[in-house]
Amino acid sequence: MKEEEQLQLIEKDALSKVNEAKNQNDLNDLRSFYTGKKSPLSDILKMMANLAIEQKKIIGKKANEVKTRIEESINARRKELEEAAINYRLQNERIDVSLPGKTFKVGTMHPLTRTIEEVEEIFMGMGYSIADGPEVEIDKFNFEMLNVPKGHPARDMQDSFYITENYLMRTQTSPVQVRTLLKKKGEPVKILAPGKVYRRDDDDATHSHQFMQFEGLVVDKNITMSDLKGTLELFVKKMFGSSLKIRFKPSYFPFTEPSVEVDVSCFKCGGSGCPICKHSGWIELLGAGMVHPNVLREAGYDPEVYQGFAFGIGIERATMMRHGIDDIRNFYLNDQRFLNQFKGEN
Ligand code: FA5
Repeated sequence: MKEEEQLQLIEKDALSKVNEAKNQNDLNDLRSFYTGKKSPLSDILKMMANLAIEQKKIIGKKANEVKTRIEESINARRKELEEAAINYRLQNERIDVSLPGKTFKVGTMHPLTRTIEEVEEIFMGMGYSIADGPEVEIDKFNFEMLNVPKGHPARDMQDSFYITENYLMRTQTSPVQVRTLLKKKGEPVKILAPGKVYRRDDDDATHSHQFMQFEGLVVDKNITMSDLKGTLELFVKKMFGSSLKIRFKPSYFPFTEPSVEVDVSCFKCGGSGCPICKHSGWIELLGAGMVHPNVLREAGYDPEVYQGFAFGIGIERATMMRHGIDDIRNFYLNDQRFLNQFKGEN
């Protein structure tokens, strides 16, 4: 019978192609080719309309059986291919847990960051809150409102990198004083403001053109110079221990009156004199003083009612003293041999 032979041929052809299928896409194509609407099987089913009723039954049954077997073989081949894929992955993605793992180098907190955190903690313990300001500052806040008008000779000590005539990289954290006073509008102030500052200083062992400072500012009624002295003495003791000596010497800052500089005995030579301390036995750590009445007045505070003190500490210098670091440039080189020495310190 012609149709039966055709069915046999279709099945034989389909089964051999299914066996050769390499992937799921091949199988999908074969399924639609051999069992879909335009398949040779469906052509035979369409032709059945012309057959006698007995033949129709036989051919119809056989055609369905062939279709079922083709589908079964496709499903079986699909399973085979899936298993082969899983086995391939198991072989190739096998993890040998006995191999030594890759070690990750654990970094360490930068010594300057550590100093910032410790100093913040010391001052927060004394009731200070942390403030900040932008590194690109306006001339008015960096100089003018700090009692340093244009042309004032004190500007020469802090030459900066100017962006425009009115915008510069701040030379000190002192503009945060002005910003805070303007914000507090006559209220008492007690802040510590850490941050980067920039100067056209020549780089050497103790100077950098970019370094960091802490600004401290306390404004309230009845604040005196002895509050400033007591605060700084306590800070130096907590930070460096009581073995280092400190000295206050008269100084000049346009925004404080009177002004002082605080030196700490040289960490390297202990005070006998060496190249680090330029043979003086002392290293300058900070500048400070009583807030100048002009600064208070400019920011809206009545200097007859309010007084204040302020200080500016060099963060690099403080860190150098704590750890006996003899060149400020070490902080900026990212040299792991230097940084690893601070591993594990609190
Ligand atoms: C000032 O910058 C004042 N604004 C400090 C101040 C604040 C005085 C509030 C009064 C009231 P001075 O230029 O001295 O002051 O710098 C303060 C500290 O910054 C210095 O004591 C020193 O520790 C550090 N310092 C100054 N210049 C450099 C530099 N080029 N590199 C590293 N540290 C520096």
